[in-house]
Amino acid sequence: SLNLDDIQGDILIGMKKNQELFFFFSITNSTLFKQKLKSDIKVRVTTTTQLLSVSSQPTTALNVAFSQQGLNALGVTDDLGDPLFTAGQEADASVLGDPGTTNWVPSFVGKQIHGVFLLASDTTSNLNSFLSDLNAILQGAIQEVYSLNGAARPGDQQGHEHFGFLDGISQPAVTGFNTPLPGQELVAPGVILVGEDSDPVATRPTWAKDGSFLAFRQLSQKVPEFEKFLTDNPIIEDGLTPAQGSALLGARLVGRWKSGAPVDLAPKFDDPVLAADPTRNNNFTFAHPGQNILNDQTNCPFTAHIRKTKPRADFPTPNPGNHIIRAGIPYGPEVGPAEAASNTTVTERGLAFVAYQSDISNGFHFLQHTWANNVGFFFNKNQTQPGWDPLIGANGGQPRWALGLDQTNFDRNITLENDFIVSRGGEYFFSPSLSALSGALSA
Ligand code: N7H
Repeated sequence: SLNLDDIQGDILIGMKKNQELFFFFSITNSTLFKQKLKSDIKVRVTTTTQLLSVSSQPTTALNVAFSQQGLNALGVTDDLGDPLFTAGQEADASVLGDPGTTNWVPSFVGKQIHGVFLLASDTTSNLNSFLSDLNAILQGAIQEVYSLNGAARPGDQQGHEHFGFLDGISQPAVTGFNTPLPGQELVAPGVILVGEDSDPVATRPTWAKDGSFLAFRQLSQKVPEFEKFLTDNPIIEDGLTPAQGSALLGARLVGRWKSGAPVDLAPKFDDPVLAADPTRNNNFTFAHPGQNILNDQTNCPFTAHIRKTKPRADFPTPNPGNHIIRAGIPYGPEVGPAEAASNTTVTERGLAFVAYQSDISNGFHFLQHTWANNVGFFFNKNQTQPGWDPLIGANGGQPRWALGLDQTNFDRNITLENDFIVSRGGEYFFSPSLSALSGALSA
């Protein structure tokens, strides 16, 4: 069984607070940093066990993760066995579909970041006072490089990302940690945690066990532009008003309605009751009796975001390896009236995207590069090129297209002239076990 006291809390369960601060730092005094990591920081890091019940949750939860540059700064020379981590995300930018680093936040360029503190709480004042405690403890051993404030959206949009879709519905369950709900996939712990059963990499330093790689991406979302696209391109179908046709197009891009109801089970109209039922809202496979999964996109397009990133019955046998646990949170303000009226983003907003996996090339990188950005995927369908993941698929900033979005004509090609999601870059980190924080990393 897993040692939940030794695994940082954000990995398997998520800190799930309304406010989260990503504080990216460089280490300026490694001797002092290591000393404080061992004596004061480790005891403040929130474990999985602590997050399991409300009574044991701290007011402010803390997790910490390091880049390869950070391990270098700490004098840790072991090879963690993940070349993408070692090279850093900047080296991966073009392969991920970003137009180089032109749109990147400058702080993510040039390997300046050694680590990230993830602080989560109900209020920003809690976060600020926790951060000043941390800074006092560290006595100048680190320097802020950049920070990003995430926050749950207000009112009835709580839990929804900025396009309005409910997020955090489907995650893999992990053997030895949680029992799958209907439709939820159970994965071996080594798919998420290094050194556990089914970790694809055989040789790892012992101290890396029960850590996980954290892929961070600041993904800006062009919300007014997305809404305008939906308004301009309603799916025209008997019985649908233009507004319903626009909502249907949005749902087919994602694979779920804004409520969270999957289009595979609610193909024409939203079903909020289905959305709210955790025993049903993930219980689908994209296969239906009397439908041919190789050519029928009545219920869900092949390119829908949740289908491209989590194929179900599209694979004849279950896919054991390509899974992530997502722990992101929205950032940036709500759309203001001037932005809505002009259909143009003025102030940046988006998703502070966090994905955990034991191997970045099987996890985040694979989902983005080999599935979302690959017009030929799925490979075995009647259409040899179904197209891009219309949401996250990235073509170096160039236009993209997708088939299958129009329920009345699967071969209709819809071109997406502009990206609705623009990467602002990020970094690859390793989120170590607590024992590693006071062991190898502070030795
Ligand atoms: Fe995605 N969105 O709002 O449209 N995502 N995603 N994602 N995503 C999911 O099922 C979204 C991104 C996955 O198991 C939902 O929990 C946005 C990246 C995976 O059925 C919604 C952004 C990658 C799943 C969104 C974004 C993924 C998933 C449905 C960026 C990986 C689970 C809610 C701004 C490379 C699929 C849910 C499953 C679900 C949205 C990014 C992957 C609504 C806005 C970069 C694996």
